Amino acid sequence: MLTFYSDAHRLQHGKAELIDGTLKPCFENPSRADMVLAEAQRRFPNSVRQPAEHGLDPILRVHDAGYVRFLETAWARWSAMGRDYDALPKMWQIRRLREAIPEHVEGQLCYYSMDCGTPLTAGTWPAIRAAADVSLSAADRLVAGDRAAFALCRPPGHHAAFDYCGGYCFFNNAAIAAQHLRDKGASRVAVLDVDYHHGNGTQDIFYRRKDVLFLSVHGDPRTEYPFFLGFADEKGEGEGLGYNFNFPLAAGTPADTWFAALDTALAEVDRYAPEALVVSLGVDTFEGDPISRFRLRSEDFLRIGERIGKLHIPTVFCLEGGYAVEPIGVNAVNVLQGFESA
Ligand code: Q9C
Ligand code: ZN
Repeated sequence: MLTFYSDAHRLQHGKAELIDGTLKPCFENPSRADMVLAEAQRRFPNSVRQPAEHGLDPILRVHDAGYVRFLETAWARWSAMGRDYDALPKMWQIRRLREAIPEHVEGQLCYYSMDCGTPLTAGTWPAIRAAADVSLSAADRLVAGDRAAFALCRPPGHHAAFDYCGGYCFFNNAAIAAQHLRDKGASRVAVLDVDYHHGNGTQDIFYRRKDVLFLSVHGDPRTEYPFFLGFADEKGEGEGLGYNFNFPLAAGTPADTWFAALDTALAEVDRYAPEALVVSLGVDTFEGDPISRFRLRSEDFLRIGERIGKLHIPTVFCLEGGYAVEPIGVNAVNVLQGFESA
């Protein structure tokens, strides 16, 4: 399968992340994509392509126009105040505070953020535009008849909702790809999220819809980020009732239990019979991940790909999380290789 990749991911390089009260280097950094690219090139020679520019329209199909405009203008407005470090929010529009969108860029940053772990930088806008183009170009390969494509997206996307960023994510690359496949003629699309963290953003975007099925296997939000979404009783709303599936698993869950949940999710995908599948491919389920607590080994990622491949559905893989940098390439590309061997 082809891999879509843009060097512009490098422009998103946050300086610091708040861990245990102190500033540490960001886990979500450019070396992650470098490792995945090197392994994809090694295992699938001559398979890497540049994305095509798609403009803002496909992004505005899943994101709020005010939010997109904020992301486009935020760094210029922030740096105009003489600030040159990462832009991070320090408060939230929590219960009983006013819901009006603030005028000031700092207030808007708070309004449009889920957490303080998602640094907006000088290069964020071009990097997230390129990541969206990467996922759209991968989706285009399915429209052209390919069985699968890999979107080597960075920064990741699945925590980004209709109108907020969070969890290192700004544009929801997987949701943008899924909507694009709908707009290009697929009547039903499924999004399967196997990242360690619940895909709250993707769930948010498709929660009231039945034309896009969402399923997520993830760390139980009773103890894991993002804490406020991802419970098993979230089944969709209105038309979308019955088209949202969450499979929360306790931190520490071993591989066999994780695969049993994956099989349940895959049976639901099969029942839905989508014309296309988007996989939010986080590999932070790896036993050595520094911020997550599942126990998958590198060989297990081959089995993930095999099981998805057995569905025989045209599939776009969008890279999400995975913070054990040295093995991230092997783990992510193992999924692709497993898929191709199925
Ligand atoms: N600094 C993805 O895997 N952890 N995002 C918060 C506080 C946030 C993970 C730690 C984890 C987000 C795409
Ligand atoms: Zn994650």
